[in-house]
Amino acid sequence: MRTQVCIIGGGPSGLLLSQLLHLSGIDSVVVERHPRDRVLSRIRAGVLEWGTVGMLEKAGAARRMHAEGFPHSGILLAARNHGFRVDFDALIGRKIMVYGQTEVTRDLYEARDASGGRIIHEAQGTALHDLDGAPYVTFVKDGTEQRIDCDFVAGCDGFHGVSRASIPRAKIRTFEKVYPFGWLGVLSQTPPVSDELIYANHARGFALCSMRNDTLSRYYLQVPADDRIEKWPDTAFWDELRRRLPREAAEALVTGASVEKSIVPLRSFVTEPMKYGRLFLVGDAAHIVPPTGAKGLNLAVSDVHYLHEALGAFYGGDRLAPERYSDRALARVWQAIRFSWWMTTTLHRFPDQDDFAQRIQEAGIAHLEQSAAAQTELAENYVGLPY
Ligand code: FAS
Ligand code: PHB
Repeated sequence: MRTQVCIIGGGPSGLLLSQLLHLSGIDSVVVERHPRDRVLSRIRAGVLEWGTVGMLEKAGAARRMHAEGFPHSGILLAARNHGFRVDFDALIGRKIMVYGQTEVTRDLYEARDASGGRIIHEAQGTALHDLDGAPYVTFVKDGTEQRIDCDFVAGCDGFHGVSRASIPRAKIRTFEKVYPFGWLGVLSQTPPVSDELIYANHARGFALCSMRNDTLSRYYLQVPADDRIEKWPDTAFWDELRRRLPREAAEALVTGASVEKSIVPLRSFVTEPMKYGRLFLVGDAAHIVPPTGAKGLNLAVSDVHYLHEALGAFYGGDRLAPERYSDRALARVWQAIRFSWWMTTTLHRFPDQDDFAQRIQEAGIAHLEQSAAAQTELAENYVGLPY
């Protein structure tokens, strides 16, 4: 089989890239390790930057998002039992869209199906070859080894994928910060406690209230890095969430049975450069952010924007355009890495944090409440910096 771009990974970045390339007349094939229903069973991000909304519109995959998603013009921050609102719309005239990554992925699959996109599921043993020459990809499907010859490979296969691992160690530099805690996430068939997201700093640890729709809520608690799900029956989760929220929210909280419960580790990770020969790294294959800034999915989308532009220019005759991808993508990646680090260090209780450090965090959050300039910086980063 031959294609122009072989895309490893059928998550949001791989599907979005494939759809945008198709609309630009560039052929691609997506090679995905898991069955489609497994990919669509993942519960992950919930907040889309307005730039991501625009990219989904450009891809022709935004109809259901606009019908079922929720534009939000602000978020709530809380500390010391007091909450206040940061009004993005008033400060910078832009919003965010609350719409789950699972739905984004579903919409992208539908768009690829409608465009006759080639997506190979349950591909095992994917391997990348001759990345600095004439690249090709091999994998086993239904017991048969297959080969795809291509001009370029897009590594959209996430943090644990094969793409980054296919680059000689000496050719990349990685930066990593592992945070000493994780997030326990719960999805519950209950009405959200608030119309907008609540990010709460508390001496016992961070809490986040989010949602998917009017009857489906998403909550997170900071937990020790080595914590286990078994320690958190639903009643223990709801009791702890109440302790960390401002009284008004705690009293309004509607609890119910969890329909999904998971613990994720928090880390910041960046690979430089995001290119090796004819291989490009995209999304989580290149970088990871703690979910505190709601940047993971949105960064994957901006990488796709830069790679789509680079490949479109290449096939339009600009043979050097692919060389500009990594620097352009990394400039925005590091801004999101910094913001996600700042949100995480401002809102979480670190194990070695003394009461002085807790008061410093609280003073910083109090300054946010009083300063339009401080809120504007938060709004610009949270809503998403321009591409
Ligand atoms: P993905 O990991 O989504 O997709 C990679 C795809 O490649 C997968 O389908 C995988 O099966 C496939 N693949 C892997 N190896 C392969 C191989 N060898 N061959 C073929 N296919 C292969 N972000 C937020 O903004 N907010 C959140 O709350 C949030 N929560 C998260 C919770 C969890 C548990 C995780 C893991 C991530 C979370 N993220 C969150 C980040 C997440 O949303 C990612 O940023 C987003 O999925 C990135 O999309 P992709 O780069 O497409 O990678
Ligand atoms: C979510 O709704 O899953 C969500 C929202 C905001 C975040 C992280 C996760 O910062």
